[in-house]
Amino acid sequence: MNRRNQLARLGLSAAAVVAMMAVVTAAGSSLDAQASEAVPRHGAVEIVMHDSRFRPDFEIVTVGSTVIWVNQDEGDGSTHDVYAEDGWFSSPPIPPGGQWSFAFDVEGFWTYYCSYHENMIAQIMVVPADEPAAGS
Ligand SMILES: [Cu+2]
Repeated sequence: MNRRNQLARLGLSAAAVVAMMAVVTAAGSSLDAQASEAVPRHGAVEIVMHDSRFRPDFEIVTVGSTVIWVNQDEGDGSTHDVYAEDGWFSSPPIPPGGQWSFAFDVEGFWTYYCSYHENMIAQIMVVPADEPAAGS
């Protein structure tokens, strides 16, 4: 992992904590209960591309997961693509109705973009598969 990714992960950690605290405040529930919501997804994880947005625009998955980006724009809708800021992964153009997948076999944190839509940006965090669920 390069230094840039390490720095990015540090930034994410702080942001994730802030986000969790916000949820705790909103829900008025305990930290322990909220921490469980940060459990990463695994296996085949789908991210939708629609209306010039990635949904969700932040995802946590475990090492070994395959992320599938699905272009849900229809007909003459937009072509999208997926490219990592650091070049770790990049897709060919994905037309409406198309999809592209990438298997994450290392942990890390990536910001990625769609080259067709300058505001189409998202982040993905890949954590070790054996990491125990927070709060358990
Ligand atoms: Cu796009």
